Amino acid sequence: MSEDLLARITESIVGGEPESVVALTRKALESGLQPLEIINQGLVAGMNIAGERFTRGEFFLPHLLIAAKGMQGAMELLEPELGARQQVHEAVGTVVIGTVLGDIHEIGKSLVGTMLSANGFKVYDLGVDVPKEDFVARVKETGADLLGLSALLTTTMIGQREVIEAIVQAGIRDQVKVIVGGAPVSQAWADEIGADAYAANAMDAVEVARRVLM
Ligand code: B1M
Repeated sequence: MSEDLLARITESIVGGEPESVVALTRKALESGLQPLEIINQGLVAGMNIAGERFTRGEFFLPHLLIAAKGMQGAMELLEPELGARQQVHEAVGTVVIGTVLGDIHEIGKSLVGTMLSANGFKVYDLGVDVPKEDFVARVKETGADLLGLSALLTTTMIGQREVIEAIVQAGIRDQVKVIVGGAPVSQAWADEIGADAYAANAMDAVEVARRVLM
């Protein structure tokens, strides 16, 4: 039954039916499925299939946009649940997060922000297509301990290096740990650009954030 619901969520994402995605997500929550199961085994599975079809030339941009609309609608239901199920008593750190300049992929970055927030971090989400100057200004303004940089395109990964260079130039590199992530990003890339850490997914980002602040 629950596997069937997750499969139907995946199918609705791929099939471009955002209203069904939201309705099925509500049903999945009511049937006792955990938010993270719904995200990973239902929604993200669908986004990955949409991405594969786009690579093969079977899907075009409107298909990706409607898939994203479904996932974002479902996340509106799931985000409060993620927050509500964690037991958080005090802020464990302050994070500035965003997707780098030229890149408008939002969902993964927002999921990382949500999971950090649900686990006790104070999160300032700057959104997508964020210039390096804005990252520097917000880190200074908030006194953040952590800076999270997301990039989903091989062509925008370079923006992560540019932000790190900008925080060095601004004289605040010692005050803030930098975590990088996104589908084309790797540990090797994080090492190459002088980031403090790489996180593969949203749950990993929480573990990594805790580790780098220890
Ligand atoms: Co785009 N897109 N897209 N897209 N898109 C990808 C990324 C792509 C892999 C699809 C493909 O070809 N198979 C491909 C990139 C190829 C590459 O460079 N390697 C691609 C392309 C080419 C493009 C355009 C260039 C297409 C075009 O115009 N011809 C264009 C670029 C626009 C731009 O940014 N300037 C484009 C546009 C779009 C849409 C706008 C239509 C839409 C985004 C809508 C939105 O976000 N509001 C879109 C989508 C939906 C996708 C796919 C299908 C799904 C992305 C997603 O939301 N995944 C994607 C294919 C794929 O990833 N399978 C694709 C779900 C999300 C939960 O996962 O974002 O990976 P993800 O985040 C994960 C991890 O990566 C990690 O944790 C997250 C949660 O587990 N993570 C971090 C992410 N950030 C992190 C930060 C961290 C730590 C972990 O620390 C700070």
